[in-house]
Amino acid sequence: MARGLQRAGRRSNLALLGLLLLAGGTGVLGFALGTPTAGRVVAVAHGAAGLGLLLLVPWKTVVVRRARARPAALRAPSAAYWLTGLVAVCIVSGVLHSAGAAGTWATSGTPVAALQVHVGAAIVLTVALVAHTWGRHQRPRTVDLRRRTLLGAGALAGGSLALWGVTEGVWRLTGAPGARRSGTGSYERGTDDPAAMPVTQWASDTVPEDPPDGASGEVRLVAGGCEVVLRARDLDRGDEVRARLDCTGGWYADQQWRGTTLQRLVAEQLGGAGAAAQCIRVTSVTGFSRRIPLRDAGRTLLATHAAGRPLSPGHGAPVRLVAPGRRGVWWVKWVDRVEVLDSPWWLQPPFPLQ
Ligand SMILES: Nc1nc2c(c(=O)[nH]1)N[C@H]1C(S)=C(S)[C@@H](COP(=O)(O)O)O[C@H]1N2
Ligand SMILES: [Mo]
Repeated sequence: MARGLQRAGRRSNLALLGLLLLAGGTGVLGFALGTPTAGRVVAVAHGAAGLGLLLLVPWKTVVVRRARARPAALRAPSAAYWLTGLVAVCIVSGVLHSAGAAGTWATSGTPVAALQVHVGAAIVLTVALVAHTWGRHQRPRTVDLRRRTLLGAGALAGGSLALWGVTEGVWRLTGAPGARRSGTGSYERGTDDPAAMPVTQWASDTVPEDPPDGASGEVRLVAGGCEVVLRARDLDRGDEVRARLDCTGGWYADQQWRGTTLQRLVAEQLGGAGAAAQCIRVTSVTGFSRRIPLRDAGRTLLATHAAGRPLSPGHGAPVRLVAPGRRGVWWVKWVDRVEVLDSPWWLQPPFPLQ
């Protein structure tokens, strides 16, 4: 009896950790994916993993109760409350975002959206969880592969997906804004109306105090020993692309962007100088930068206009990057330097640090 209980406790702990790792992993991955199609699969797994945690509540309660029966010296009484609280904040804010709370709050100008609470709590939870599970190593045992365990895992996966399906069904039936969110989980804001599109920065970056002025702004193009200084206004070469700016903050907008493709720029200005190139690093006056693989140069734009109008200072005037199929965090604003490099594009942090 006692052994059976112990095994059940161990299994629910592992299931709990598994769901938390899956939720965290898909959360980070979802932020890295740019297209609704790729995003959807990950978003479903993310939602199901998060909601699946609720299915484990009855079991984990038993485990915690039992831990309470141990001598006081062996207990960590507050840890359970903290972790439960953080998980609860993550789940509630995640459900609120998926229902559409972000849509309403964001348009009313509230600075804190459900998604920001969600990400903030998840970061704190990750740190707290590492501290909590440290020293509670559970070595994989053969028992974990027994039929019953696998059946349990299957049931948990099925139940989690069903729970996710129920929430989606509710948004649809009630006409909640959540029914209209994109595959990445973002809400539409400001399509074909750049002025209605939010101005967002990744982390600590800010709109430059003295935004480079539209007429005199300069962009330095560098390859090998070769350097060309271009005026921003000369970058309006009529190359157009319709692309979706999809911010990890939970909104997206489709716009008609205009400027010069990176490919045209490199070919015209540098000729053969870019022959050994592997990627193009695009840097902002603020220092914020991203490396774009060379194979994307044909559809990546240095844009000066959106919806036929010059970019506003908040949206990156005079020149910003437009990287179709990539999340907003790649769309460097206030570009002042473009470098053709012969090192790989992935030689950079997966997300910017500023
Ligand atoms: N220089 C710079 N460019 C940046 C950022 C930033 O913080 N600094 N944030 C990126 C992020 S996260 C997004 S979603 C878009 C937002 O573009 P917008 O403000 O024009 O809507 O800009 C991107 N370009
Ligand atoms: Mo963003």
